[in-house]
Amino acid sequence: MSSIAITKETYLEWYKLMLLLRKFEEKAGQLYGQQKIRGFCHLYIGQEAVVAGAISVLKPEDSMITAYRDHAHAIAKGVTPNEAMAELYGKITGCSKGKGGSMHFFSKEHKFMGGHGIVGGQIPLGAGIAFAEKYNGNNNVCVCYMGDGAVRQGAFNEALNMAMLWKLPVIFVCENNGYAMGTSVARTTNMIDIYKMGLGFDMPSAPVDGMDVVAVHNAMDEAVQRARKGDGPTFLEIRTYRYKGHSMSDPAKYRTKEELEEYKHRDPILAVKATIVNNKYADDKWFEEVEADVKQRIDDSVKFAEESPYPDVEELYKDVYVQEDYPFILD
Ligand SMILES: Cc1ncc(C[n+]2csc(CCOP(=O)(O)OP(=O)(O)O)c2C)c(N)n1
Ligand SMILES: [Mg+2]
Repeated sequence: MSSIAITKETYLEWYKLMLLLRKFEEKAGQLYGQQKIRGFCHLYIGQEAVVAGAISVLKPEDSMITAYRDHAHAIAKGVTPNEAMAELYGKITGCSKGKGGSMHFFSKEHKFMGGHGIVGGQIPLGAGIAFAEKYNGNNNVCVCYMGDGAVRQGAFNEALNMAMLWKLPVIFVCENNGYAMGTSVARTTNMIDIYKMGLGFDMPSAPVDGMDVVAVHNAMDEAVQRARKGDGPTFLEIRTYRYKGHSMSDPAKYRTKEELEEYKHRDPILAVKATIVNNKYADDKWFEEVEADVKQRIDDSVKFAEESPYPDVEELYKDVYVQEDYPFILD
C-alpha cells in the first residue's frame, strides 16, 4: 500500500522533472559532439522514471548514491542544471568544483553521495551511509543504485549480506537496462531474474517496471517505509532501458532497432503526459510553459558553464583529504 499518495501534483511534478532530465541529457549529448564536454559521458535517456519514482517518496535528508550514469540522480536530488552543466565543462562552479566531471557528480548539501566510476564500488558505500544514519539515530534512508553489470561484483554480495544482518535502512536498486556496455544480461548469467539475487539473503526483493513511474513510486514507497521502521533493506530490480549507447562512443550495434522502438513506445515521459491529458490535470498552455521553462533553464546552464572559470592549479590539492593539514600533501 502506498503511504505517499499519488495526486495530480505528483504527476505534474514528475512531468516537469523528467522533461528537465531528458532535455539536460540531450543538450549534454550535443555539446559532447561539439567537443565542449570532454572525457566520459553516459546518458540516462529512457531511464528517467527510475529516479523520478524514487524522488516522489524521499525526504531531502535521505541520501542517494549511484554509478557513473549520474547526471539525472544528482539533478533530481537538488543539484541545479547550472552546477551540473558546469561540472560537465570542468568548471570551478560545477557541483564537484570541476574536478569530478560527468562520472563524479557530488553534493554534500543535497546528500547526493556520487557519482562512482568503479562498477559496483558504490554498493558497500551505500550500505555504509545507511549504517551511519542508523548509528546516529536518524530516520533517514539511503537509496543505492547500481547497473545490471554491477550485481556480478563480489562487493554486491558482501554489502547485501551485512545490510541484511544489521537491518540497515538502505534500498538497493538495480537499474536493469538490459546491457552492461555491449553485453546483454542473458550473455552474462544463467539467472536473468536479477531481483532473485536478494532472496539468498532473505531480503525482500521484487522486479519493478521501470518504464512506469507509478510502479516505481509504489515499490520505492513500500521499501522506504520498511527501512524507516527499522525492518532493514530491500532489493529492487527496476527494469528499464537506455535509448542511447553505453557512452558517447558506443554505436550500440549489439541490439536491434525494433527492441529500441518497443521501449520508446512505452516512454515514461509520454506515459505521464497521457495521464495528465486524459485526466485534464493541465491544459496545452501549461505544457507549453513547462517546455519553455525547461528550455530556458538548460540554455541558461550552458551560458553559465561557458562563462565560468576553470579551477586554479591549487585546487588540485584541495578536497583530497578531510584533514586539511594531511602530512603527505606536497607544497
Ligand atoms: C570494476 C570495473 N570493471 C570494469 C569497468 C568498465 N565498465 C565501465 S561501465 C561497465 C558496464 C557496467 O554496466 P551496468 O552496471 O549494467 O551499468 P549501465 O552502464 O548499464 O548503467 C564496465 C564493465 C569499470 N568501470 N569498473
Ligand atoms: Mg546496464
